[in-house]
Amino acid sequence: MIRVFVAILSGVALAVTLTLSAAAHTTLTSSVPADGAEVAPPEELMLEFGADVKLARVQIVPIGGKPIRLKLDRSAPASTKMVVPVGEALAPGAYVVEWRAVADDGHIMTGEFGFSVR
Ligand SMILES: [Cu+2]
Repeated sequence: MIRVFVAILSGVALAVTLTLSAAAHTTLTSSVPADGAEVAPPEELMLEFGADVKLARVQIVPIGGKPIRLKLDRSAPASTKMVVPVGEALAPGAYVVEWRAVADDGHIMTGEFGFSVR
């Protein structure tokens, strides 16, 4: 009976550990523009993560429009804070930023946030 209980406990501990280690590098902690923000046309995006990452892809998708793929500096070292030039003036409207990043351990993370240009 005790053995079963210990097995259950270690199973729970393992699940918690896995959840924490996944969370450790899957979080975009903040961005500029912030998610849901209404802003003047941004000249650059800032993405901040909970751990060092390298960006693999960032695109800005106008609602109902063609994605704008941003040019990334491939030689940039892994960092928690990434700044990406937008490269063109965004027209007023709503946009979704889709990002893909690679964590130090090689795991790929993806996510998105939205903002609108006034
Ligand atoms: Cu990982």
